[in-house]
Amino acid sequence: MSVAGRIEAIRADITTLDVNAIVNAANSGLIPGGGVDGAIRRAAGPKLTEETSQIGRCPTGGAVITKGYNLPARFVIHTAAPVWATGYDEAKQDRLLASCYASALKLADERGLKTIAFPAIGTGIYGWPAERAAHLAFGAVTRHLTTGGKQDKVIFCCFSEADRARYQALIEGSETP
Ligand code: AR6
Repeated sequence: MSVAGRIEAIRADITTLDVNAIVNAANSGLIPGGGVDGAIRRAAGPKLTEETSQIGRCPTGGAVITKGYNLPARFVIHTAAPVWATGYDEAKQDRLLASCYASALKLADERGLKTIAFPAIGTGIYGWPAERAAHLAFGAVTRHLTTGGKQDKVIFCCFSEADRARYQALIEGSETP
């Protein structure tokens, strides 16, 4: 199915979004952190961290799911990016970051979740160059949606206007005939 109209870029605080699932940029130990992870845990309330403690781990490039508790979103899908390291097997790092998006979307399909919002995974504390990360994110989402992915709406929820514009350009570029 086509991706037209199914991908959107907005500038917002992801914790405010009323979607089936928001994605958390977590770490592989699911240890409470800062950035978007801290914001999601604060808004969801302590039960979310109880649940991630029970789950225990999320492999880098993988994804796990919890309830959203006090969030408007019903579920939180937690994924862990690799930490960006210039010059160190960049192809492998690229595959793992793309896999964060693919794994989260696969889990969303398994749970029948039709609307999902992603932050710019890896581009904060984990140091990914924003342009590189956006291309990988957009490529992975597009691949999923064109190969049977069930989402009506995938939102790139950006914290900065520069990020929103970057994703918007990718969306518009893909729509050009
Ligand atoms: N809504 C949307 N995007 C946000 C929000 C928000 N409320 N807050 C921050 N961002 P980061 P990472 C953006 O550092 O690089 C944590 O400690 C932010 O501007 O949250 O994958 C975890 O526990 C940036 O563009 O995630 C891990 O240990 C993007 O979210 C580690 O950080 C991701 O930045 C993960 O680092």
